[in-house]
Amino acid sequence: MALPNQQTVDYPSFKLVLVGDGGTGKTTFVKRHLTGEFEKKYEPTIGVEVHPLDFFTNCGKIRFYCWDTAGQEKFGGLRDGYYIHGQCAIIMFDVTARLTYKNVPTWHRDICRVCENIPIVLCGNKVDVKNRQVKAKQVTFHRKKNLQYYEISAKSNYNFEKPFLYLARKLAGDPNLHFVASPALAPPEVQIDMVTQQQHEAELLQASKQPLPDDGDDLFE
Ligand SMILES: Nc1nc2c(ncn2[C@@H]2O[C@H](COP(=O)(O)OP(=O)(O)OP(=O)(O)O)[C@@H](O)[C@H]2O)c(=O)[nH]1
Ligand SMILES: [Mg+2]
Repeated sequence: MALPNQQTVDYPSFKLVLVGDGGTGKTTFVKRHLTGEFEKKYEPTIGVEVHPLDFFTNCGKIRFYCWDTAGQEKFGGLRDGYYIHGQCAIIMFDVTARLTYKNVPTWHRDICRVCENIPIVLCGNKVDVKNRQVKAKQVTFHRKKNLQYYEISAKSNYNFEKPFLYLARKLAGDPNLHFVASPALAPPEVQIDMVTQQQHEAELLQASKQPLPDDGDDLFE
């Protein structure tokens, strides 16, 4: 699944579609890998940018062609056109901005219209920020739709590999697949408060044992 201007590789490669509202951190996230760039000021993506990201697994190398799409409506470009032949996806929201979580069902619907039955990971980004607006236990959408959810912080590299590992396992059909080397990442920009984050992870686990609220997609009121 390479683009005309990109090298094809002789190991498995997959098209990964990365979507979510503008400003949630998609470009920052993909740029943590290898290039070592961190977007300090927000420059909205226009249309799409494709980044080839390689990972080393016990079954060999694997490449994700990450289609980093524009979240902002006015820069959307082809939109659904970018999803064609997507083999896996990440939907990103920003835990400091409720609206970005409210919009997750729309991104999910749009992807599922084009790509049937692909593995999808939901990522709540910016968990390094103290005053988060979307609490771990309020995140329930993934349970309704059978997605995997991870809390991440692109700025601190927290859980960077988790979404890729989940998708690699699904795509390989091997739940035991693991990474044998870490990709080179940009150095962390912030330190995450691990005590607080562990509490959030515990809340998530606790919430996953509770029955789902039957309130449709309206998750806060
Ligand atoms: N605190 C914090 N800020 C972040 C994090 N990730 C991204 N940001 C900031 O969020 C802003 C938006 O990041 P982008 O990566 O450009 O967002 P995007 O999702 O690509 O936006 P569009 O291209 O418009 O769809 C930037 O100012 C980043 O510095 C994070 O993990 N923590
Ligand atoms: Mg972007």
